[in-house]
Amino acid sequence: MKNAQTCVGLIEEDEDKFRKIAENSFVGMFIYNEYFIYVNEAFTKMTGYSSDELLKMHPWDLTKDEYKPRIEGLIRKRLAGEMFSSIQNDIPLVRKDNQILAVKISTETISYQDAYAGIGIVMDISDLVKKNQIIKVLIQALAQSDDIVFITDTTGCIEYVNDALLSIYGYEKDEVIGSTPALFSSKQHGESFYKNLWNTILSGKNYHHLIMNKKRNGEIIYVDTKITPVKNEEDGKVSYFVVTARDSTKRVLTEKKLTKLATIDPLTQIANRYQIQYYFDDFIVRMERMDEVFSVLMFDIDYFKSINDRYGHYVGDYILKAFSKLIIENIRTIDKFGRWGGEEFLLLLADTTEHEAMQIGQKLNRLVAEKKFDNIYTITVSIGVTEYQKGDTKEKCIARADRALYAAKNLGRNRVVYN
Ligand code: GH3
Ligand code: MG
Ligand code: MG
Repeated sequence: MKNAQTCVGLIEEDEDKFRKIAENSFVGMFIYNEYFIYVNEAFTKMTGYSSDELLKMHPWDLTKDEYKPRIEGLIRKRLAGEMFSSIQNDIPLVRKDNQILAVKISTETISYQDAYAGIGIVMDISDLVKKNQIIKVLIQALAQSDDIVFITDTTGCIEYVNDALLSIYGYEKDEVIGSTPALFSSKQHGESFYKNLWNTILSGKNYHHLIMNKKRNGEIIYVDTKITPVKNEEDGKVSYFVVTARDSTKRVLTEKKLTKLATIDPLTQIANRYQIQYYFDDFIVRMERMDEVFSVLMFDIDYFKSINDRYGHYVGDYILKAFSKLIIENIRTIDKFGRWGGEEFLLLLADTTEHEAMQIGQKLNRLVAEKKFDNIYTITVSIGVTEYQKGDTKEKCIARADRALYAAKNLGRNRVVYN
């Protein structure tokens, strides 16, 4: 009401001034009664009609048929003297070339040349409307995605989560919004893991990693996670992090199972023949790089056939397991022990000379002989020892340990021999 009256004053007192403003404006401006009675240049450009053409048109001629009755109704109220301002957001304006623009129109009632009229400004908001539509579609797509999506600010505070995250992790929305991703932490990654993650994203780079998370019920979940830092258009500073992740738990567990099958001996749960050879190759690489020595011990349980014969295969199996456990418990984690086959085992001693390996072999030989398995059974073991020589192949070195073992057997078993 107040605006309308101010406007009335302006037009009546200084119509010239209004026209000057209107002619220089980038915003479309018009005055109408039944027809347009004034249009500025910006408005003619927006509509594609000349001012002569527009001055022969009703204002509602510029919109789509289904909008016409409502617009005409509003206009007739104005022309009858009702004082009101109106803002129409997102009204279709049909141009002369039939192209349709989304426009925002603000209008007021004024008195003009002794009658009521309308004055209005119009802005083309097609780009904005299109942008808003795209944003709506994007939000819908995120909400419906099977992938986990959440958005945090630069401190990690979660501002958006999609339904997939809530249903996969088992949280309610208000439990997640406002917390940080620490909520999902499985505590399985160390400090340096997170330091690297934060360094990467704070420097504006994308981050991609398999992360072990925890659901609300404590279950572990493996998520293939991508973090995208989103930068401010104005100053280029990172302002948000968009996190998308895929639940890869099934794949990871299958891979772990396969790796285990491929590398672990199912009976004794120590490295299998394939894996101990892999360790051997690794020892050779390391020794060549660091100029370190290492030693190889081949074990064979004495008269194991008679254990099976006397007590049965089941007891034989039990002894193989208990024997493996005993050795593992008495070596360092940097040493590698694996099942070579049957009741034969291979031990790799890192940073150990043949002389030291003999002492360790003797210690292990004694431990085995003294052990009462299941408080009943005793066994002895023969051990062949050799030190890896520069230029040795793995096969050559193992053959040497085997010869030492053969000698130990020939000398009466339950002993350690080097070659
Ligand atoms: P020695 O080595 O002292 O010459 O005598 P041995 O009786 O140990 O020698 P041999 O190599 O002839 O026999 C090894 C036996 O180990 C034969 C096989 O029945 C037994 N054996 C191999 N693998 C397994 C296993 O997985 N479980 C059981 N219970 N026995 C096994
Ligand atoms: Mg054997
Ligand atoms: Mg044997």
